[in-house]
Amino acid sequence: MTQGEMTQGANDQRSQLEALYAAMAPQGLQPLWESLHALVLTEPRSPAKPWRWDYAETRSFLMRAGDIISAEQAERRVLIMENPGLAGQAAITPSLYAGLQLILPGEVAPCHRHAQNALRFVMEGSGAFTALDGEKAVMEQFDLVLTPAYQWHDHGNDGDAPMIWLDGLDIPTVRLFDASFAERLGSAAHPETAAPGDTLARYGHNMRPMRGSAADRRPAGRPLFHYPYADWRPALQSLATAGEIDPHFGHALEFTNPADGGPVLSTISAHVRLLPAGFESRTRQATDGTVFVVCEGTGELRLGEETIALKPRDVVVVPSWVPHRFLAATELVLFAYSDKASQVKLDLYREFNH
Ligand code: GTQ
Repeated sequence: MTQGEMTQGANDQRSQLEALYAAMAPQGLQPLWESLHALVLTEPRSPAKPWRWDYAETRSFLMRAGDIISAEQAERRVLIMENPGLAGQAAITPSLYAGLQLILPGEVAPCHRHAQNALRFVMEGSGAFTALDGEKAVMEQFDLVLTPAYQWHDHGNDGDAPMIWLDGLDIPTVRLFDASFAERLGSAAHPETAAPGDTLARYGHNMRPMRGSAADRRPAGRPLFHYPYADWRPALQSLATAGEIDPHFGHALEFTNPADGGPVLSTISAHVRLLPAGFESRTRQATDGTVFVVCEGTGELRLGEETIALKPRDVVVVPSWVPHRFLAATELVLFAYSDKASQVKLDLYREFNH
């Protein structure tokens, strides 16, 4: 065959294929061979981008929203932290959602429940509450509060300052499975079922009320929903004092469900890290795209050529499989959440420590 005949043959094939695609597309049929390598990647290549939300900037937009719309009218007054690589998807990673919620003094966010699992991580303020099935968790800075799937929750602010927290939800995961249900209670607040702090008092000390006894009031599989900073910060400090440092994580503690030692939510895992001043972590990559909140200190996140500066209350996201390492300028304390809980269940989780 001459060069010309080969080109002619390729052109014939292309035009025949294009005709085939056009004819079969209305029947819901597409050729795998045109997209195989984009569908079955040799390794993760996330459409999500590494990104940082500067707290002061984000906060100023949120406060502006607070001047315009009430929490009650909005139902949830939240600025979605949408990953620029996932435009229009209300997602910070392909599986997870993040948003910054504001409740002003005297406001309420009405009671509802839904299939989505949520965690709240307090960014600023004091004395507002999340009520779970009618029990208030009074929230302080850097507390972690859970609202697991289908448990009633409402929020309110009895204090005298704005309260801002990060909402971490599995909204995109629930959307992937087409499994969303939601309902409103109908009244703004759930009737009180227990005094504030009751669950923490009963289940928060590595013990639990005797099963079947009158005191055993919480769901057996997931009793605890409040992990105060006043508890986790000293625990992290004790670890740092007691133990050798991990070259990849620094000093790290995962929040656990006391019922089984597993992740805090069925779809979301959460942990905290302490990196001493001057510490440079070794590079790691993992399939769980992770959202980090800087609680204390300053430093840098290095992702290949890219450097993201870290300061208190900034939120940063590291997408799946992006090699990254942390440098602590001063002692750095980080909160993190990811979909590791889901991925482990689905046998998808992989990590590589360099
Ligand atoms: O508080 O239940 O940021 O349902 C997004 C969806 C918060 C909530 C969000 C929600 C909530």
